[in-house]
Amino acid sequence: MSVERIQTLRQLLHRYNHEYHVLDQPSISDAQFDALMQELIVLERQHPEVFDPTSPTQRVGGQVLDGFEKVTHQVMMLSLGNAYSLDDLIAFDARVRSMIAQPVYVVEAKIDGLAMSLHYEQGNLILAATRGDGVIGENVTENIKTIFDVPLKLTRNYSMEVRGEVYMSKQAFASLNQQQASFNQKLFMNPRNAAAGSIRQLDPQLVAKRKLSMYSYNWMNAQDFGISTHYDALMALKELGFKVSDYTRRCASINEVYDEIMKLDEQRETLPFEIDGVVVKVDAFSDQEQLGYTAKTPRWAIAYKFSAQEVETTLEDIFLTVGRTGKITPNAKLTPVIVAQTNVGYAQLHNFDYIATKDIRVNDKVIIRKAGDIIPEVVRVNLEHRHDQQPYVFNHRCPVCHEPTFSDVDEVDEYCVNPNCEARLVESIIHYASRDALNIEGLGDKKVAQLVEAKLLNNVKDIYALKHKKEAIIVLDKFAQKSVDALIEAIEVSKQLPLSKLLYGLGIRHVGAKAAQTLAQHFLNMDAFMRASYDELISIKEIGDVMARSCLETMSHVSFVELIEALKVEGVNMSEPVKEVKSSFFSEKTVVLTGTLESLSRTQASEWLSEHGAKVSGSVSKATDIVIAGSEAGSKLTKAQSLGVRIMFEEEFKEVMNREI
Ligand code: 3BD
Repeated sequence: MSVERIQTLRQLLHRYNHEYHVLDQPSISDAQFDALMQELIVLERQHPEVFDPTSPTQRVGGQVLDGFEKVTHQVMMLSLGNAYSLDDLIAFDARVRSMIAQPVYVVEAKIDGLAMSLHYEQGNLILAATRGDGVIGENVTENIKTIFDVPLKLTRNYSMEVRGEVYMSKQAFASLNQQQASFNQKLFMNPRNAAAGSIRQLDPQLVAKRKLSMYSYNWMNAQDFGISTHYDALMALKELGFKVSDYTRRCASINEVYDEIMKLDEQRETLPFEIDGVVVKVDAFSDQEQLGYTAKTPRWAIAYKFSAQEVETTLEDIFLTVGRTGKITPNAKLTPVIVAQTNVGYAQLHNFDYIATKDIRVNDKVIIRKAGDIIPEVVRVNLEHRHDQQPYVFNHRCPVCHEPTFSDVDEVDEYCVNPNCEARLVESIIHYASRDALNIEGLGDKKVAQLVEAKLLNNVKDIYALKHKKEAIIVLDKFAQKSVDALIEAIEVSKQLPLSKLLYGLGIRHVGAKAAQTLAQHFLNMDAFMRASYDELISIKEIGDVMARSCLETMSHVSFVELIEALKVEGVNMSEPVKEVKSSFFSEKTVVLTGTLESLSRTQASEWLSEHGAKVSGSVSKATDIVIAGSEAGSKLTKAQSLGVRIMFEEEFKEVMNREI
């Protein structure tokens, strides 16, 4: 009897939640709701045998977590290409029309929040994952359950994946910051930061207090349920219990799309949540499939970004900063103003040409805006307020070490080239220890600055002498015995990393993580790299003139050679393991992967193929030998068929893989 009552209460409370939070049409009073909830809580406590993680009682926030599990997305979470003008939209439309005769578009508000993937099994929410880098995200299910817009149970027992945007309303954001202020806590920059910060909280009860919301905008497997357009999918999502934005319109032409965008731009300030633009999508799934994807973005959708708000203020001063590479950047100190909801006191001036071209002078009245709504920049000077301000003059000296600066003939940027300059030092060490370099946990920006300040680090090689200076470190603020031990351990472990990480960590100008790998795989050890000639460098695929000259320039500095020798003495690994390429059926063949494979991820398949001698390529052409097609393979498969390229389906691919093991 009471078990039956539990089921009834759960159903009722799910419905009332939905009416209240999603439909904004409550049919019972708050007091009545609370009474039912209390009754359910008591009954569930008496009947732990019918525990259900999707019960309405489970929204309040459960256990505090140690961290978030990583989740590999079954289908990569894509990015969106951007449009900033009607011209950009017309170009997008033209590309679409080159493949689709009469596209129908859907325009929807682009919520400024963070993307989330929700998984349902038999109608029950089983997983919520952040976007992460698009391939791997984090399991934040417990936090997402606290969001009332997210149905824990669907109105049908479907198994499906839905993606959407988690956000904080302007109102929730304002009251959160008010509360932060009253507790003397740090304020959040904007609703998106507040939402992202909240989702990363390990205590779901705290998340529950943050009043997050979510709009759903993409039903991944709608086609499995007989739905054939994006718009219909959105309407069906509503029926299933999801909150879908009302600012969604179907349009028959790009002009109509633009009209809708202008309408939305006008309403922007009055909306209860922040939007940073609109997303335009091709409506029919069959058309989407035809258009296909580039490496990271669908060709059937584009984000139109609203132009940034412009504000006038006084430029009080121009000051210089020095980056890791020694690059000197001029910045503007401004009389603080609010731009797009955040307080702005500084703006970037990019380089000295920029200051000269725009004739920006100290004490000018300037118009500023946030580029892509993040980094403020000076758009122009208001010359009506120009009186006796003097043109800015750069003295060609580093602002930190005061040594003369250097600039390449054909480059606008100025560099400090003094390897012992303290400004470069902090940045160089932070970069050296960063995740994609030597990955020394515990050696982040603040710690490095502290250690440099205390003169415990005067050079990158000093990292390896820290183990002899434990006493001196522990007395510093923010360093405890335990964290010092962990740091020393992390430093020792990092010595084993391959040459590619070290090459990247050394911060050679123009050499990013990918190029460092290419170089390491070519030279295999540091000595060979240090002996490289210009001709050898540019003979390497993917290494061009700029990179080659930068490598040689760096290696010509005595301080660099000395650093490498010192690192060798410390026992830092200087070699790259040879990537063994097995000979196989795929050797020397150019292979293209398309569609979703059941038994392994695209990355895994691609790595396996590379290790077995295949050249994995992104697009199908006459040079393609084999196309491996998973389910929902789109235009690449069609193209392969038309070119007569050999097609291998997953079944056969697996057979060949098994044979090769
Ligand atoms: C929104 C991708 C596609 C399904 C890929 C077309 C880029 C964040 O309201 N549709 C929306 C919104 C975002 C979207 C798609 N529709 N992708 C969409 C979106 N109404 N915000 N996004 N995203 C989501 C992203 N996030 C972080 C880093 C890079 N890209």
